[in-house]
Amino acid sequence: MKTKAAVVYEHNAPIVVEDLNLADPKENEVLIRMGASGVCHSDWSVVTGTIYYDPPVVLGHEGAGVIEAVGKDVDYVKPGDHAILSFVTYCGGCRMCQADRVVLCEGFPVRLGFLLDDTCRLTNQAGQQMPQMARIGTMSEYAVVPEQSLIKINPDYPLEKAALVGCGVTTGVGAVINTAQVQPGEWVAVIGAGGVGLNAVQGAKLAGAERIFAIDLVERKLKFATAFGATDLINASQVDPVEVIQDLTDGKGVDYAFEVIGKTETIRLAYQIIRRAGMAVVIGIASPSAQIEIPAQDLVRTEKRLVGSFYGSAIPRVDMPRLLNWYNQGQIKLDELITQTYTLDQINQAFDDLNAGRNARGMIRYS
Ligand code: CXF
Ligand code: ZN
Repeated sequence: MKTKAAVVYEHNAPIVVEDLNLADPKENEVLIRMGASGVCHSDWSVVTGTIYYDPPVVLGHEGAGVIEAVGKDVDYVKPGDHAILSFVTYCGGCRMCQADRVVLCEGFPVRLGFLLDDTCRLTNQAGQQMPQMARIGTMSEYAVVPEQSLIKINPDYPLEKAALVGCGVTTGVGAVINTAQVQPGEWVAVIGAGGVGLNAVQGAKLAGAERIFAIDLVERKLKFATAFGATDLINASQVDPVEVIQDLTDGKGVDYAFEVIGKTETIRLAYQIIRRAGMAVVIGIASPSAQIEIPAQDLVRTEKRLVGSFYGSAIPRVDMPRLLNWYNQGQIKLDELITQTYTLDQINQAFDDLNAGRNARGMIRYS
C-alpha cells in the first residue's frame, strides 16, 4: 500500500512530504492508521541532527491511531483497537526491563529506526529504505510498527488527545511523579514552558506542589504555564531567574528544578536554583557533545542531586492509560495543550511555529 509521510532527506533542509510504499506487517508487527501526531521539539532535533539519524528518516514519535491489520503471532491488539505509540521499544527481558525500568531497555541489536528484524517496511518511489524515527515514524498516515511499541487504550478518547500522551504528557508529568516523586507542599521550578515543560508544571500541581515557578524567555509560553498551574512566572529575558528565586525562597532555593530545554546554561541554572538536598532533573535532550560543569565541592557540601529523566521514567502500558484516566477525571489537562492543528502537508509551517514559540503543542491530524 501507499502512505503519505514526512521525510528528512537532508539535515537542516525543508521536510519532504511524499507517498511511500508500505509493506505488510511481518511476525509480531502491526499496521496502524495514524489518527494524530504531535509536533515535538525532538522531531526538530532530528531535522537538525542533534538527535542523530542518518537521513532519510520518517519523522514523528508522538502519535496514536487505530489498528488496521496484525502480522503473525500478534496477540496484544486486534484490528479496530486504539493504541498510543511508544517511542521506546522494550524487550522485556534485559536487566532494566526486569527491574520495571523499561524505557531504559538495553535494547535490540538493530540499526536506529529499523524494525526488530533490522529491515524497513517503508521505501520511497526510488526503492530506497526508509527507517522510522523511534521505530514508529508517526508523521505518516500509516505505519508498520513492532507490537511492543503499542499501548492499547480505551477507544473513547479522541486520538489527538491520546497522541499527546505518547511523548509530552508522559515525559513531563512522569518526570515529576515518577522520577522526582515530588510531595505535597514542595516548591518546584520548571525551566522551559513548551509542550513538555507545561506537563511538568501540571505534574507538579497534581503532586500538590505549593509554589510552581515557570521560567521561559517567551511571554506567550509563560501565559500557557499559568493555565497549567504555575503560581509564579519568570521571564528570563527581563529578570535574572537566579535572583528572583533566591528572593522568593529566602535565599534557600526550590526543592526541585526541572530543565526541559536541553542546554548547558539552563542545566546549570537548574542546579543553581535548588536548595540543599534539592534535586535538579534534566529532561531536555542536549546535543551529544554538550558537557556540563558543576562546582564539585558544592555538590558534596549541599548534597544537591542532579539526575536525568527519560520518558518520565514511565512504564508506558501502566502509566499511559492512567494518564488518560486522570484526564477523564479532570486531574490533568490535555485539551489546552493543543493550540494549533495542521495537516501533514503543513509540517514545515508547524516547525516554524514550534521554533517561534507560538504553540503549547502543535498537532497533525489525519482525516
Ligand atoms: C525523545 C527522546 C529521543 C527519541 C525521540 C523522543 N524524547 C522526547 O521528545
Ligand atoms: Zn517528544
